[in-house]
Amino acid sequence: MKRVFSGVQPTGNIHIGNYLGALRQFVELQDENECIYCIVDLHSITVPQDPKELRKHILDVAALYMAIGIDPKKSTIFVQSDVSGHAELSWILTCNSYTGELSRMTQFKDKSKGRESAPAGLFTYPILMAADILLYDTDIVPVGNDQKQHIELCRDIAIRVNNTVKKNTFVVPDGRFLKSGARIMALDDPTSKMSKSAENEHSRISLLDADNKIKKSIMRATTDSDGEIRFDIENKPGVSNLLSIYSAFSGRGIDDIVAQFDGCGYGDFKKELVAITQEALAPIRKNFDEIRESEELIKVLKDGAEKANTIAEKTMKRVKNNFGLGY
Ligand code: AQP
Repeated sequence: MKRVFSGVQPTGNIHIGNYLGALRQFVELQDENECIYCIVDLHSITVPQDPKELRKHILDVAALYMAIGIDPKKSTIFVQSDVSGHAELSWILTCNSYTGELSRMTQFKDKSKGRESAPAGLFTYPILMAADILLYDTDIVPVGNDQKQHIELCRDIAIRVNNTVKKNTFVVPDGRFLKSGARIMALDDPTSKMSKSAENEHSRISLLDADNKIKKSIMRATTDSDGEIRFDIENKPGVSNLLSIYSAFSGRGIDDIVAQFDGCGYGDFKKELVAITQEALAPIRKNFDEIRESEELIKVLKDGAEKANTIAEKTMKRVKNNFGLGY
């Protein structure tokens, strides 16, 4: 059995970009692999968080994991800060990373915007992500396309340590990226990715959005003025993004969808997209309401942290031993 690890930041409600790019894979993988899914709260504090809101979001993300079909009997679900190995390994990896390679991370450049006051955590974030993955001897990391660069860095660090300290210190993981839905763009600006923390709530559709919010956000999504429904990311990024969402939710190929809407206006196409999105999200919302209120949720997180700790402690013992740390 291969081991799978991935995580989501509790920075707000999970949106369809997170779902179609990463979380759908979480569910798919759990039948044939040993899966570990984390709520990466330490990552979320790289930008300021309100403590009360953060605690709420942690539980929301945990409930959403289960609502989309992650089964705690098959997969381990836990909160990152409940396992101290993440922060501990992160320091060891920091000492084996280069400032040059971290400066090249596009997410850091986007989020820090060149400010001197950008939190240092934004800069070292990819190292914590590498620690998350390597702590569990992970083989496969299901993520969206935006994480490709971070996965490459994680592999580089693992190989570097294996070459300098001891060959088998780390398992070198592979990223897993989907063909459709791997990068969903913002509805109001199809040149930037859909994001939890963007100011405009109509830039995204969250998994818990009510039907009328879904309708509003899709109907006002940015398109273009030539009126033709076809896939052309460069010249028609808005329509192409909506086609990608349609394809990912319906499981149908883009060509097939384009043929169906040949000669139709954007309004007709958007109305159909509203319907299939509402249909896909309704059961998730219903499951979420039941799970979020149940006592089972806390038990799942406690049991998950225990299981994760058992694996993490074993890895840390090996890593410390290979580095000559402790006595
Ligand atoms: N727009 C996207 N399209 C496809 N996949 C995406 N992912 C994120 N945005 C898209 C994937 O979702 C997983 C969880 O992401 P995250 O919570 O770790 O943080 P993020 O990538 O920084 O996502 P957000 O939504 O943009 O959060 P904020 O606004 O807080 O920065 C990852 O696998 C990611 O690839």
